[in-house]
Amino acid sequence: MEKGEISDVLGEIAILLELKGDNPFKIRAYQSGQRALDTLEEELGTLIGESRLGEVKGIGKALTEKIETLFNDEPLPFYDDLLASVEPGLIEMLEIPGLGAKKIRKLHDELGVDTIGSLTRVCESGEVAKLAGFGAKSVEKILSGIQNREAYSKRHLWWIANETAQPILEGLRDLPQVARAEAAGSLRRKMETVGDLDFIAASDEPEAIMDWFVSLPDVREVSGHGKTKSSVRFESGMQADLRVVPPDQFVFALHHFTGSKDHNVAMRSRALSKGFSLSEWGLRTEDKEAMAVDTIEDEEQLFKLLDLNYIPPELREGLGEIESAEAGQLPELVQDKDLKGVFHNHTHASDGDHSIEEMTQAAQDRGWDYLGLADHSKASFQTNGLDEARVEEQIEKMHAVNASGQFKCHVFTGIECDILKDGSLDLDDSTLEKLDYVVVSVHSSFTLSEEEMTQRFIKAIEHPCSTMVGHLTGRLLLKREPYLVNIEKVVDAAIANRVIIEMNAHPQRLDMDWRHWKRAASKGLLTSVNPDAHSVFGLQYASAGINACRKGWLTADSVFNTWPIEKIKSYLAGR
Ligand code: DGT
Ligand code: CA
Ligand code: CA
Ligand code: ZN
Repeated sequence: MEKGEISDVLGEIAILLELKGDNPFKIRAYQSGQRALDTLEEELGTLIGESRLGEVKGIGKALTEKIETLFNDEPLPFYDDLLASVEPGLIEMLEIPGLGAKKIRKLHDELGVDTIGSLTRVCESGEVAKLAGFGAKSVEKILSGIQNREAYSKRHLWWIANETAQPILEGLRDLPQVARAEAAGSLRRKMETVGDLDFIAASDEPEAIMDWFVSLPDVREVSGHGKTKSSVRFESGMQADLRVVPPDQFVFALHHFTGSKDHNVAMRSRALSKGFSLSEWGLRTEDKEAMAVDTIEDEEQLFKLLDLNYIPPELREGLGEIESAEAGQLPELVQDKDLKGVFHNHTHASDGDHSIEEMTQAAQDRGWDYLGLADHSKASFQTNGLDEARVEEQIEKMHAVNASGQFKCHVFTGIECDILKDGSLDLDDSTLEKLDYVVVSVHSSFTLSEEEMTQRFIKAIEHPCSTMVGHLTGRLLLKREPYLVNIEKVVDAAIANRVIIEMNAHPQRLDMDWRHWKRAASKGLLTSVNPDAHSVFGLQYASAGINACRKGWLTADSVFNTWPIEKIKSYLAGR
């Protein structure tokens, strides 16, 4: 296990112990162990290798053993037993915002709450509001948290849905009965979240394919098993539909089940205006008697039959793509391979898992010409954010890496500087000026009014050292709502001050939302696709950001980090 994962386990142990009402000293030991691990100054591997982990303040003997066990990927029965000994209903309740272990324990002990269902009942009956430490306002918050959770649990992050879908797609394509297979639906349109997976396969022998699909290893429940359509739910809770169609219908079915509904409606009326009738079965002449074409190879041809340029799935949201395709004005969408580097990434100076060198090597291995490193600033103390002195040390280290000639990939020196509550920046100007660039982000005081939050951003954007805004709305998909901020005003301020707004590419953020980009870019806003990587592994998230940019109609011109390094250098120097 990596350090970050081990830290998560320690935190989880503390929470589980708290849920069980265990000894407060023991709970605190795990909490401080977690903190000590997060702020280690040396490599965890080195400390373990030299048997010095126990010397770290906050890590006692019991913890040392457990950390070593996890580090070596050995089983930890203590943790497994603990997890098994806590009622699952209580663990589930932790997902409700505002309910920590202590409160859940109290609800359990005093009102016998052991599931989300029984929690809802005692909230509605008024019993919770009478408990010390709760009150009407927190009851309201709990109830809305339960509601959100239900709505959220029906969807999945695109990244995770895609990881589930790809092996199934490969399996389908490997079946001898399958001529062609694709994933359709919101997954293919690269929506930020996905309700269910939709697979389409072309074959004249559907039954064998159906049998294969419903007996996939992770299937928990078969909700439909027909001759040409089946639906399953996997252990993860994700659902999937598979439709098998005769090969000559494949393109029409793929187009139809890719959607979106709005796009399909517009396409059908486009077909009618051309004297055709379009459905998932085919394209017929309007009297529905004859097929309009004998064979069709691909969607490109389908669009062409309707006098349209090919519309990539990402744009099929019924947001003007048909009009643009008709006029030959669809944008040439940015692609993964256009990226020449990325800017917002962390190292173990703050809360990342890897060193400057490891991150640079990984960026170089991806074929990138440059890598921007931007660790947290001091106000983000929970991430071990850097103060002025540590920023200057970090700059020295980055310069040394560049000077060493060890990498072809150039390191740009940056920081993710907190925007404080009043809109001022967390670090001295004299320090900020020494950096190549500054990402400014909000990590605290999320509950300001829209007016205050908007002013806070505008003030930060007007700071001469600000280069780009990080994760503008702070949303965590399926987990935390965006904070209130007037996006249009912030976009206008960014354009006026030549500040970039990042496309935070972390699959749980994808922030600023793609729905704003078509308009913002047309006004002149630049973005930077920033994976917010906290490890070498996280760099791959850049492609999730590219997906979101494509949904926002962006071309490479609007994406800062598709620019060649010389152009980047002169842009940064000119600010
Ligand atoms: P999701 O699963 O909620 O993330 O979103 P989708 O877009 O994957 O929706 P889904 O799985 O219900 O259906 C897949 C596609 O099939 C959808 O994008 C368009 C097409 N479709 C499904 N039902 C209808 C319908 O009632 N009317 C039309 N026009 N298209 C439909
Ligand atoms: Ca779907
Ligand atoms: Ca579906
Ligand atoms: Zn951040």
